[in-house]
Amino acid sequence: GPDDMPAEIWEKVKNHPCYSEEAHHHYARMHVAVAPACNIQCNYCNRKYDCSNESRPGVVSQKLTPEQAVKKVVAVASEIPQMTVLGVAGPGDSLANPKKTFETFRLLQEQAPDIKLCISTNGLALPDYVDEICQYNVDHVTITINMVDPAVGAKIYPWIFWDHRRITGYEAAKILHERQMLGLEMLTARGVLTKINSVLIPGINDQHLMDVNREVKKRGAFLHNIMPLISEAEHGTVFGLTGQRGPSAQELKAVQDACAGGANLMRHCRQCRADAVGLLGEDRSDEFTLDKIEEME
Ligand code: CLF
Ligand code: SF4
Repeated sequence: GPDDMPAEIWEKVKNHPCYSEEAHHHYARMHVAVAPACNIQCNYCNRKYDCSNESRPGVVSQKLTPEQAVKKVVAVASEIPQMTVLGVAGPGDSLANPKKTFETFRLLQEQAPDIKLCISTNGLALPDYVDEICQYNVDHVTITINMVDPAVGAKIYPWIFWDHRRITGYEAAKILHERQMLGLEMLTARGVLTKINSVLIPGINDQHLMDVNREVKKRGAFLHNIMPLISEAEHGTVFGLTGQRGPSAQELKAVQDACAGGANLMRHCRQCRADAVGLLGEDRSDEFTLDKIEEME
């Protein structure tokens, strides 16, 4: 709340539903799916949900051009006045699609300058885009960080695409780790609020997320959101087809409790879709498909 943080930080979090537990009862966010490509492979990815980088199956999000996205934002803002935040969170990586992501922000600043901008990224390209992030007044950046040890990372990420080539194994995880830490440090230095999302993968990083929590706190992360891997056997394709399970509620809580005293934890994440619309936990995206928006005009 306003009593335990500097005024300029409170200004940035008080109406952001993900960054403030109180705000999420009153303010809504929406995502626009303008970022289809990704520059890494996570073993748990299915590109239907994002920000969370998780794997719950669902309906494929409707991919939008920046112009379509801005139309949609303007239409939603007129129907849902509590809509304060626009996020680009997939279905791939926001910064693997920089032209589309930043063109969306540029157009939006012209047409709806009051809406706060937010992105979610795996961090690989982040150091290259910190200037643009600041230039477009993106106040909030989520980085998904599942490890701070490339040996753990090699079990999560089969490859990355970086410096014009595909890199695999330990080397890939090491580069990703270094880019994530550098990007986080650069954002902290520029005063951009950062949230770290970590997917809890039993047997892979459950014992390791305390280290992640410590390292991101050291580098100025504002919040740490530890989320369960959601794997539903009937939908198959999770974790390199090996049948990786998700954590139980008790396992999730145990890891969150073990991180108490470190970076502040977010506990109200609802693992949104890449095209979510509405209050957290509510999804009104079906009301705002392109054909419906055209009917509204
Ligand atoms: Fe979207 Fe993410 Fe911004 Fe929020 S979602 S890009 S920070 S505006 Fe929020 Fe959804 Fe959890 Fe993400 S509840 S999955 S944390
Ligand atoms: Fe999928 Fe996101 Fe991982 Fe890219 S960063 S592979 S979109 S989960």
